[in-house]
Amino acid sequence: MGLTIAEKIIQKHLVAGEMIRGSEVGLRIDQTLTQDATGTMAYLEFEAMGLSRVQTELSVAYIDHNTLQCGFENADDHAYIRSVAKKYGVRFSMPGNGICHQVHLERFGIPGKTLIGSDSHTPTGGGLGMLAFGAGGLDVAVAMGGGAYYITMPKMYRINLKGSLRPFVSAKDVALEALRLLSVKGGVGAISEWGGEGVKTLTVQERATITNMGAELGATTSVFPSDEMTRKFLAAEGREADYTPIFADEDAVYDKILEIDMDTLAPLVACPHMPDRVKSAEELAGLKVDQVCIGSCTNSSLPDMLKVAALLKGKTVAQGVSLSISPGSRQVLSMLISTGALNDMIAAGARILECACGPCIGMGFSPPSGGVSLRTFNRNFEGRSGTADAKVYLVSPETAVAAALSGVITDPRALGALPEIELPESYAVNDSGVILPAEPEAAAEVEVLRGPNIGKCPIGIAPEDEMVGSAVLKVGDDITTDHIMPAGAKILPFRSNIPYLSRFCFGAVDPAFAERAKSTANGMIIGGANYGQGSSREHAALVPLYLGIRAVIAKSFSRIHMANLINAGILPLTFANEADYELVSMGDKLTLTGVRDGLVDGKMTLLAGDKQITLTCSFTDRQRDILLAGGLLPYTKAQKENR
Ligand code: MIC
Ligand code: SF4
Repeated sequence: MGLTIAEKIIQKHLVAGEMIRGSEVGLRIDQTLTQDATGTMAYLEFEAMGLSRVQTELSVAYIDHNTLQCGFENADDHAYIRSVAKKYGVRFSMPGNGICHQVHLERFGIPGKTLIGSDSHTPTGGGLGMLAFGAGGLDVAVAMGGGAYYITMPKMYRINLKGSLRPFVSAKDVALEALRLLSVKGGVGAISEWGGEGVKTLTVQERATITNMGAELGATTSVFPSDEMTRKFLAAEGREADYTPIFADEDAVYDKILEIDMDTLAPLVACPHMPDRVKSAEELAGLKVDQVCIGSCTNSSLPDMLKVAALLKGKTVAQGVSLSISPGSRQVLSMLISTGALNDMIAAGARILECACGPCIGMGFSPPSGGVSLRTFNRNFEGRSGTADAKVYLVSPETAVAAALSGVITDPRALGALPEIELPESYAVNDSGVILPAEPEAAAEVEVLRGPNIGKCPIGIAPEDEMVGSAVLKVGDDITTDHIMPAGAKILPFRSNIPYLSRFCFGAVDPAFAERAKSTANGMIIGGANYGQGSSREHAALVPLYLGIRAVIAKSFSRIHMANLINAGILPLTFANEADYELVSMGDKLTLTGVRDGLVDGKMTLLAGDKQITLTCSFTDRQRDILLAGGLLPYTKAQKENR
């Protein structure tokens, strides 16, 4: 039987389990990445493991999320990460050097390698033919220590691309079309592999836009073949030696096959507040726009930026529209300068922001009250922009420019002819923004800098056999990690200060939640379907843990969040019968019985008043042992002590 691309890479990295879809596999991880908002916790966890050096082929610590330094907090976090990286063998990408996924693609990604990152958009690396996963910080810490990364062997979906993109239709529209077809739950439990003749026409950067938004499909990851386009991209980065061709076998077996015909695609827009609420730009034409933001790890590559500059050249942004542009990396920015493209952007009225996540994570540039913001980003969850009642629409760079120039949503095909963009043969390589780690002999001398903002990581406790608690919160379907643990400029600086952060937990859903949870013994959360979708932030598990939450009982969970709950030692339980969700109300006294045996048998009983509800907990042996130990840290510690 032939193999898919993902199976070929998994086969080469398999250290535990068998490659049977649905069963657990452990993978050797070649590379890791962290960003600053999740990185401080990941390195605190790595330090807690007591190792002297990372064991991976390459680990990189990026600073890209918390770059607004409105006080000592973010600067302290940067200094901590810089020093800890230097000591333990991790490269440090300085603030301003760019967004982790863009820089990793340019400078470090290698086809056929495995990568995990403490950021849900790590699958961007799939554009280069890597098998790249978003994970919680603790999983990244374990991988840095040489431990395996465990996943349930996913189903394999194949999306065949036919034809080629027409003018003003771009890779972003392909990603939005996939979301329209499959929804934000459509990729759950699967790897999306992109294939078909149309793939050959897409550059690595275009492919990376598509694999980046595979995260919004809920997919475990997404991957493209490594082919002539990949070789060309690596050669332009001066890294041709990193090229290896990788293709799926002709007789590879897929669980689902879809086709997207690029010849018939039109410019698309995802409407508030979910990336799968997709309509055509034509349908929405005329809607007044207050701001337009171009950038993020989805659309900040050189080809995207050159296109934007060419479309803006000689024109002026409409009055009343504020246009921001954040190039994805220092490499992109310096090439925008050398080609003169930056000048075209500035002359048109754009506000050039730092090479960082910026507005995507509510770090500045929040829209006005009730405002409409068009963004080339990947997420438009309610409140994420920093303005609670703003309406965020997700679009391609072309559609973004069309709106910036006209002041209303406009089908970009109205802009006339698409200017010819010439991509350079080679990119301006300058790695001065990456600090190399100390040599192992010198590591002992490196002092780890801990400012007052650097706190401790809460640690779970082993579950009792009977847990008497209550339902401190009941929520509906599609709760995102932005609901559970919001981000934004006011809160993000406290990612390494869990007690402070806890005040904001579920803040937009129920401002009284944090206090209530803290004063309740054995708090439990009742969730709907796809609970915890979105970001990989383990804070969405660590903060509830700090507030005393012992179990989340939901209809279903998103993959990364469920792994984070297990790592934190919070029980993620599901209703055996989804309709039983209706039987529990907020404030109900709840008793979980037979917890420890139930974890082994895969079933336990929830008593809610006079109702008996059956819950399932179908964990792998490893997950069960982690939960019985009270989380991954106590589990790893116990394993070490028993050795
Ligand atoms: C995001 O896009 O939501 C983030 C911010 O990059 C997160 C990570 C985080 O919460 O720090 C992600 O996607 O994992
Ligand atoms: Fe940064 Fe936004 Fe990408 Fe997350 S989605 S890594 S916040 S640019």
